[in-house]
Amino acid sequence: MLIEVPDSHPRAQSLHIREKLINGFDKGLVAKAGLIAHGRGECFDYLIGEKTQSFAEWATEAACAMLLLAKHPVLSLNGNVASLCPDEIVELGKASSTPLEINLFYRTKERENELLKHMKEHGAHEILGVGDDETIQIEELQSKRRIVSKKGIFIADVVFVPLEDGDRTEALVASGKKVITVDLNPLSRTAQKAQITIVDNIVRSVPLMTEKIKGMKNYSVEQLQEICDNFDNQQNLKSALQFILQRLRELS
Ligand code: PTJ
Repeated sequence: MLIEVPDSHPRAQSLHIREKLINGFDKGLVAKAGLIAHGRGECFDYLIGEKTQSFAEWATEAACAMLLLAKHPVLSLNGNVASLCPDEIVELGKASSTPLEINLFYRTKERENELLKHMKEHGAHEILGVGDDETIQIEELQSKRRIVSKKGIFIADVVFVPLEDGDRTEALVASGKKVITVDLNPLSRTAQKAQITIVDNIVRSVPLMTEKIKGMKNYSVEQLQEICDNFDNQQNLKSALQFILQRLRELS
């Protein structure tokens, strides 16, 4: 801990989350830009009341159904996600039998190694995309995110890419993959382009996904398909924006 935050502090939860990210930065897990991305997220979290709202619940259920229906799902991690909820993402991988892949925008060998070590310390058995895992480059992408695992994103039909930049989301969608994201900003390009956008904080959404996945394990394919088919991402993003507008009206 860099500073002592008493649990009684009105912003305790938010400050604890911030500390995790700063610690991740100090350990070389989080990119400098990851700190800026977090600030943007915090602002939107404030606007949605720092709680999982009904629009996030709906998207979470659809996301879980899509993961359970997938043939080759993958959970893609960046520095922010690995720092904010490492145990929880490992838990989600286990509950949904989905492999984890590290895929970085600001990719360096040092960060790859640190993230691999960090995720192993948090209980991950296998991490794709780094270390000895065989990678390949996908043409649609210009950034270092084009380096993907042959056993992971390359063959995936469904990719979970939380806190993602817009170019990559567009490229994944263009290559025929279904994209699930978590993004507190309902207006971001990723939020708009993904098939399923969970507008919530990653620290709340990943545990909720695990809980829901466990509860949906016995659903039939038809039930899962119906949940996916009934989900409307654009309508849900509008609900998130309307919620924010309403909150601003009430507060002003
Ligand atoms: O670790 P790397 O090298 O792969 O880089 C990761 C970052 C996050 C720097 C990179 O993906 C990036 O630049 O992302 P963007 O384009 O800033 O997008 C991040 C999105 O995540 C923004 O729309 C933020 O509002 C949102 N966000 C930030 N923190 C959270 C969040 N959404 C959910 N939960 C959060 N805690």
